[in-house]
Amino acid sequence: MSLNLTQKIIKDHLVAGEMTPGSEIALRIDQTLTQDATGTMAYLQFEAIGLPRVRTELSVSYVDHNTLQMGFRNPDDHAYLRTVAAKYGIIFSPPGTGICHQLHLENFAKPGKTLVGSDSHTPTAGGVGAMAMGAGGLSVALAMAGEAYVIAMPKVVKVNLTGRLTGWATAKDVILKLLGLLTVKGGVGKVIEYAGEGVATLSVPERAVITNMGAELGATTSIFPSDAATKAFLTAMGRPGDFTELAADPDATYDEVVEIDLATLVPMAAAPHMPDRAVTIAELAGMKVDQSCIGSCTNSSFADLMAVADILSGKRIDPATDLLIAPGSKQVLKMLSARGRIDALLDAGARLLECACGPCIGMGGSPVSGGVSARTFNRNFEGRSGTQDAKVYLVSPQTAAMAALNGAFTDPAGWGEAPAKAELPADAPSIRSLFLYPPADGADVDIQRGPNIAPLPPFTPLPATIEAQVALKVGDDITTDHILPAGAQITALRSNIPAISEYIFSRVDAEFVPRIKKLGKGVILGGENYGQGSSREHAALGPRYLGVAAVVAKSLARIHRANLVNFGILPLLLADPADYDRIPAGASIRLETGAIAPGGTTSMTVDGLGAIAVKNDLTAQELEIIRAGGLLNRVRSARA
Ligand code: MIC
Ligand code: SF4
Repeated sequence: MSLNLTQKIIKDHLVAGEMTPGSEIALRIDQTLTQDATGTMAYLQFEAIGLPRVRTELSVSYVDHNTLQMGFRNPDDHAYLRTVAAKYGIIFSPPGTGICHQLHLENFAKPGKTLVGSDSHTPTAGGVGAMAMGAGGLSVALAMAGEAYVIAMPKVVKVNLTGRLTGWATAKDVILKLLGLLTVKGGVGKVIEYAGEGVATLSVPERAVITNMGAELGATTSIFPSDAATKAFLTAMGRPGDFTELAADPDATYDEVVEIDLATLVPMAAAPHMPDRAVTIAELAGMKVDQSCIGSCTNSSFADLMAVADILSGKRIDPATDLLIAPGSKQVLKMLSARGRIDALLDAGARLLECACGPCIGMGGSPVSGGVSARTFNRNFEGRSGTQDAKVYLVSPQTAAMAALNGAFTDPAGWGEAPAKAELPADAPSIRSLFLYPPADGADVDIQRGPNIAPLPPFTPLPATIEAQVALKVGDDITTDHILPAGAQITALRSNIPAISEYIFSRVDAEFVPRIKKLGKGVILGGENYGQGSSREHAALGPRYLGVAAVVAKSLARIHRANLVNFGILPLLLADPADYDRIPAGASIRLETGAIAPGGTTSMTVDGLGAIAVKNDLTAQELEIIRAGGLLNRVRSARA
């Protein structure tokens, strides 16, 4: 039977399950990655599982999110991560080396391998043909323990690329266009597989821009075939041996097909405050831009920054516009420096930041009050920049550089000749000596645990009856940034659940935490696509710690749904979405949990309304996990 690329990799790694869309499958995981903001929890959970060493082919721990080190918290986290990595056989990437996804692409990602990472942009590695998925920290901990990763067998969408990019159109504009077509919920339960003659015209770093931001579609992952461009990239990275050719069978079938003619694309932006609000830059012409930020795991490659340097060379940015640039890795920085291109950036007035996530996760670089920021990042959720009333437009590096020069968005028709695409040098300098490799035996390594590393709180099994109030009612497309905001102050508390729980929903309803603390327990009522965005499991752990027993929504985002299951919160769906309007905040709910069957419909009693039908898409195993009070309880009792 002929298979598409996604099916081939799944078949190769299938441990259990049927490959029919929607049914549960378990996959063998070859590689894992973590970053600091989710990594401390992942490793605390790995420790709780009690194995002496990771069981993957390769596991890497990156420090890139919170590198500000204001006070003891970040350095405590970093020291914990460094020592825990040495003990359990994990490669450690010290702060400042680069952004996890950029570094993984350059140094470790391999065609045909499975990768699970505790960050939603893990699909970046799909740029070299890896099947790379974002997950909560606990799921990554289990993958490190050698457990199979359980997902719903995805549908596969073929994005058929034809033609080639022209003028100022870039890979970023491909994904912005697709987001406009499919929306932030359009990829849920699906893998986005790229095919067609247009694929060969895109380099691996360009492909990685597209797979990276596929996360914003809500997709399980995105993937490109592995071909001559992949070989050239891996060779430039000093890893020709990691290449294998991979493609869909010629007569492979797909669940859906989307056509994109690259030749028709123009510079685009995602307007505030959602990545799918696609507009053309021409439509924005005349809008003042107060800040441009270039970098993040989406757009911080050598080719991206070479294009920026070309645009800025010999010019000065607008005096009223702030331009911040964070290269994706020290390798990128070294290559720019070797070509004398750093001068072009500095002399134009740009501010060069550390090779880290930086402003993308609100670690500094916040825009001015009410300001417009043109960012090459992947998320423009309200307030994520650190300035609540800022308006963030997601754009390509070329567009961000032009906006900084002009102090405004202008019509690309007047930009003149676009800079040529920089080819990766065949002799790209390796920075792999900067990683810390674990000793063959970590038994003697002492883990450094500063006061910021708090033990995991224990969770009790699911009660037979949930009697609680709707402690919060929220609308559609609630992101994990709404549930648990990012930024330096809050992210510094990621290793301390009691402390970070104080910030749950703080930007949505400042009264939520005092209210649920008083109630002792509660239920959240959500709209469509509840929990989209980041993989941060703290957005489930925090609510669980505060007493949230169930989330009842119209629909749920994949990673957050899995995190709810992992921590024993019931993810329920309204059988009739119209009931959402009928249930008020504060309503008292009673639900007999014993009556819940996998994939079944049951009813909850809502005061004043009577019985309201709720369904679930849980498997028998997921329901058992929830009944046990979470996955860690379940794994511990299975291993006892
Ligand atoms: C993000 O881009 O939102 C983050 C910060 O990288 C998150 C992970 C986190 O919250 O630590 C993600 O994308 O998963
Ligand atoms: Fe870091 Fe931003 Fe990428 Fe998240 S999206 S991994 S915060 S650069």
